[in-house]
Amino acid sequence: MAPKKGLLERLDEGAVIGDGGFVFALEKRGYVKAGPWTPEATVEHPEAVRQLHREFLRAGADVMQAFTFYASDDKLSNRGNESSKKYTCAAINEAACRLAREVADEGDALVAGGLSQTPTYLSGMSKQDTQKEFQKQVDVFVQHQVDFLIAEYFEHIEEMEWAIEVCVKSGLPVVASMCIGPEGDLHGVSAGECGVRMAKAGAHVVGINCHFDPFVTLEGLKKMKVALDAAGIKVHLIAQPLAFHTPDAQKQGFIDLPEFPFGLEPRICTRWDMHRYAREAYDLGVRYIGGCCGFEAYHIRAVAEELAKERGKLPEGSQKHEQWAGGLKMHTKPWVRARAGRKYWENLKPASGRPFSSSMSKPDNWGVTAGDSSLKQKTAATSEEEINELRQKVVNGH
Ligand code: CBH
Ligand code: ZN
Repeated sequence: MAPKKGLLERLDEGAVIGDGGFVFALEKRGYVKAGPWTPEATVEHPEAVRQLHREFLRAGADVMQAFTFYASDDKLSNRGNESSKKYTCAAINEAACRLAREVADEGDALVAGGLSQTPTYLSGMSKQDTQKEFQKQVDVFVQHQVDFLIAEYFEHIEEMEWAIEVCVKSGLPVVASMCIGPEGDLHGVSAGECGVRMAKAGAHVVGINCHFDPFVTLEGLKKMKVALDAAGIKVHLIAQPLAFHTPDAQKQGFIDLPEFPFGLEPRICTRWDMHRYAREAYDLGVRYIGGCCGFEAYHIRAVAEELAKERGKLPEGSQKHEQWAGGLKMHTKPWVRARAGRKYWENLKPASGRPFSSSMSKPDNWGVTAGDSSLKQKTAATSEEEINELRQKVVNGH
């Protein structure tokens, strides 16, 4: 087989489709623990991780992100998480690389090694300590010849710059993606400034993932684009938003919503929302278009279908369903057959079926950020007493 085109070449030529949310999807399937959200499933249940990669590949993803989210040693041993006692950072990352490569080579996809924010930074520890955690993961990625690196889910630009610095030394293309919205990072650095600083630190692709819905995320990206243009910086943009509507979220995004993480279902975006997202992202000039938490294969398929013309192909996963609901013409009931077609679905405002639900929630807003004692890295499990104290804080309005 001819060698695969690299990430940057692909981005110069057109849209690259990312994958969707691993920790969220695998938690629902029973392979990831909500809370720590660490990826020991790569070792414990490789078949589940492999299958999820396959679903995204079949849906049109051009990138298999190795399942290495939160897989730094400090995170694996945080707050009573037992993962590090059973498996090292190296073992989990190695298994993740192998699985991603195996599936990527079943198609024309690239493999990305992923880094994410660390408890070491949140504890207020040094640059050197924080970078040591990143380096251990990058060493595995280099050894396993991933195609590029992606530093994602950083809420502080400073830590992101430290991560980019480590990534750049590998010589691989570097994607940098923060979990911020239009309001910027948690230390008051604007979204535009974050974009510029990521690019100046050496990232080839910059943007936003997680924390906000596709449309809020694109608002943040617009700000990045304006700032990058003003600074005369040319980089590609990435969007990997949530598949949950978050119009009511504030600075810290969906983490602060009272429904996070077990009651978010009424907020799930439809595939038709994702068609709109893909189009708006593409029109804005975003070329790396994927998803984060909540994004399932059918959401990625919708992105691939919306961009089928630009990409000159449809994903395998479209064979069974004819993108704008053509299969509905074969339905037994005539009123369902009448729903076959783009117009109907594009204009539908789906009901929630929950007469007692309001459309918006009031987010928590504790204003706690890096350096605060309650965020310190701690290996001991949270005690009942500590939990009670936290509940009391809620009652007293902190
Ligand atoms: O698993 C994935 O899809 C990763 N590529 C990104 C995960 S973003 C994780 C959000 C939960 C974090 C938390 O609650 O601390
Ligand atoms: Zn996410």
